[in-house]
Amino acid sequence: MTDTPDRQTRVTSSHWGAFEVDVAGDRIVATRPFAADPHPSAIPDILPAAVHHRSRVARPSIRRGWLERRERGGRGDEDFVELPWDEALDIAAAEIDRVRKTHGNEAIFGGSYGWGSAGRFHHAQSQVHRFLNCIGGYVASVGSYSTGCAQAIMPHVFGEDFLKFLYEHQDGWQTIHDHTETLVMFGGVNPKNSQVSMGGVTEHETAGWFARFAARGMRCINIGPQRTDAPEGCEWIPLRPGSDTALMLALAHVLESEGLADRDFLARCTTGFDRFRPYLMGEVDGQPKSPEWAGALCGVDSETIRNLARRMAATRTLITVAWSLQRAEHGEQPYWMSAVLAAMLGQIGLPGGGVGYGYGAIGGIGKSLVGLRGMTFPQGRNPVGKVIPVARIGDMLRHPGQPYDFNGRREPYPDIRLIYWAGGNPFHHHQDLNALHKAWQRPETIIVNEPWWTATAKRADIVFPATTPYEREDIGRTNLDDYLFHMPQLIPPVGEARDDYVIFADLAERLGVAQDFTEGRSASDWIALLYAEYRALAAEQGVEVPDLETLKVQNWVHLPIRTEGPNRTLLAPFRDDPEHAPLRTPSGRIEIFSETIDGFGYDDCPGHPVWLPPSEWLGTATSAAPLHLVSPQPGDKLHSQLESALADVEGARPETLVIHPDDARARNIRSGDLLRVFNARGACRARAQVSKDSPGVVALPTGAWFGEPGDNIDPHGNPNVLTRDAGTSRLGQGCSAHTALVEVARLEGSSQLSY
Ligand SMILES: Nc1nc2c(c(=O)[nH]1)N[C@H]1C(S)=C(S)[C@@H](COP(=O)(O)OP(=O)(O)OC[C@H]3O[C@@H](n4cnc5c(=O)[nH]c(N)nc54)[C@H](O)[C@@H]3O)O[C@H]1N2
Ligand SMILES: Nc1nc2c(c(=O)[nH]1)N[C@H]1C(S)=C(S)[C@@H](COP(=O)(O)OP(=O)(O)OC[C@H]3O[C@@H](n4cnc5c(=O)[nH]c(N)nc54)[C@H](O)[C@@H]3O)O[C@H]1N2
Ligand SMILES: [Mo]
Repeated sequence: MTDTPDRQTRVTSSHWGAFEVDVAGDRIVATRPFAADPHPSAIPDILPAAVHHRSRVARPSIRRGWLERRERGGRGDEDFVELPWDEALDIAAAEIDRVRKTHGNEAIFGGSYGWGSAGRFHHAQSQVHRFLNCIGGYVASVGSYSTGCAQAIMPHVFGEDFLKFLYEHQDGWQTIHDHTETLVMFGGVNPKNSQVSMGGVTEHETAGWFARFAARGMRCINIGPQRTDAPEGCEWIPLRPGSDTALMLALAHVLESEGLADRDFLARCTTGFDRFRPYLMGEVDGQPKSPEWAGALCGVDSETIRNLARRMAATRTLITVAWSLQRAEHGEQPYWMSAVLAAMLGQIGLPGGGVGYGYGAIGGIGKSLVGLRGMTFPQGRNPVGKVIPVARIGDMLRHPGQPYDFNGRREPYPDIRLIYWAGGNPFHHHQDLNALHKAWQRPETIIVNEPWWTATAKRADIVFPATTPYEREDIGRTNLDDYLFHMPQLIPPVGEARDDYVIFADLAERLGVAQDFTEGRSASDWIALLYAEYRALAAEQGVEVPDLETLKVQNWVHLPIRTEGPNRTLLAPFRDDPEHAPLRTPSGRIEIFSETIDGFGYDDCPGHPVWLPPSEWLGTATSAAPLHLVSPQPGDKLHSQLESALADVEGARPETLVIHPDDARARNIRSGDLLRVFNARGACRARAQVSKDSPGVVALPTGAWFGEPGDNIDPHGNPNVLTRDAGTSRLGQGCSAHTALVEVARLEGSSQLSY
């Protein structure tokens, strides 16, 4: 650290890793990579501009129509009135009180989703949920946009919480390096995505590991619509989006037909192969799931499929599956089928073999670390006890009182009168934003804590300006990383921004629950308390962590918690002795057929994996919507965060759409051209980048802020004006963002836009 009186340098942590920050006076002036990071992310480059951007919310603001007439309509169309903090807090507290007294706490939705800050204490979701619990509870949500569908289906198959399975059991990169001969990656493994990780990733390792895999001669095969989903040097088998299950079934068919399936493993460690096999071989429906059958669906030729199946059987093979595959209609099927395929190969439980999920999706997967406990701000108990699957918010608002299915349950949607959101941007992340915009007009009141005037803040009634992580002190730590950070307050709050904690403490006081919410502690008291607990728990696990004062001085520490070894091979104890180390499934084994799921009676997710064609994919393309849209994560930032500063970069907006040369030529499109991307649900602008990925497929990353409601074309390029708002199935009810057909046309005119 090189500090002078007017310029200071500190390290802070974020979801995209640690970085150095230069502060001069009240301003962040520059950022630099953290020295120990072999492949630092460029995301911090835009931070100084974003933190001080004109799009920051300066003062508490209330929408005029709501303030003057309590009008619901007009969200997003109207101007805001700025008020002093005390007045705005009084109004918000009185309104929360009115709603809970008139309609009960089950009429309050506790804004469920979004990544907010990486700091442990100022975690916006924990803050809003604790506050709402203190005032009598709220309707909550379960699962995530990331992996909601997998979280529902995979426990039926492996008997373990999906995230625990991923984070605590899957093979680390070192094991894969040492043992895997063939890495088969459905949806790739993209270092662009492993730039980020929930709570931070300090050493970005993914690209480095792939260089080592190549040096060792491992064959790494990316299967999916985009060549660029895997590092340079990987092989690529192009595949139509949404058709992975067909390909996996065909690989299974080859194994079964050629006597390559591991009978002993199937008999010892699985249940239900006998119920699945007749479907696979076509005995129940007259259609063998052969390579020829699959080839016509997924666009991969039958010889490639046969050769791949044989190689997978002959070598130590790890199948990896990107999370994107289950953010699609019937996303349960490729997830379940990948487990069945791995079971037939019989390598589950062997180092570097079997199946794994989400490698590359976030940077922490593949690091095998001792899991330390603690540093969680307690959220308390929710007396309401009503939860919806997180991605069903639009349906909930549209259909109050109507029943819906979810993983064997059937319940009515609650009738929501008030939404409180902190730390997320639903008008970036939810599907079919034009439909959400309509549904969003129904509640009586919407309150949002947000640092920036995002599309969600613009559609709220009351907006409280929140600090960013750089304007307050916190601790950065996650179980997926081996560093620990004191995140110092770098600058004073921008404008009149306050910490979420202070906003909720002030509301709690007005609602008579100040003591419940704060327990008499300031933010720094809480940080000290949570840190002391964490330190004590770490000591119990034999890991020494400095005391808080020392950490503050040191700024960060590297913890000696790397582990690699037999206990990091997924399901190894189960494989060795399935009788004595059974899985927590009803049968104690891997469920190829699930009586439980079969018992739900869902035609969109029957008792074993099946091929179910999506409603929108190249197999149902029409002249009005001939192209499949995939909407991956943005490489240059985290979701919609810091977007307004990025948009100021010349030529950066609208967002870039990747299109194949054949499709571009047919529409007279060249790289750099301004485009209109559209379907029956909506339209957005984008800028063309012609690139040789898959014909018929276009890719438009998420991240742009949704435009103004008056726009009949979203100016910035948010793909969610085009996506379908439908659950993956009645079982998973995850989001199905990747199931969408669109058309693209050239647009005349100039395009530079800002927020
Ligand atoms: N089409 C399509 N859509 C998708 C996806 C897809 O693949 N395709 N992916 C989905 C997935 S997996 C995800 S995770 C979501 C991402 O969904 P989003 O919710 O859009 O994610 P973020 O942009 O990270 O939202 C975080 C918000 O919190 C704000 N914030 C940051 N710090 C603080 C704080 O301290 N306090 C408060 N109050 N606010 C803060 C930020 O400014 C930002 O607006 O998008 C989903 N949407
Ligand atoms: N830089 C950066 N990294 C991020 C994020 C970010 O915002 N920015 N967000 C993080 C979050 S919250 C999440 S959940 C993860 C998401 O991690 P993933 O879900 O793994 O990543 P995506 O980028 O959505 O999708 C990866 C690729 O899947 C391919 N794909 C789409 N549909 C199909 C299909 O049907 N079959 C096959 N085989 N492939 C398909 C697309 O070509 C796409 O590029 O990323 C995380 N990483
Ligand atoms: Mo996500």
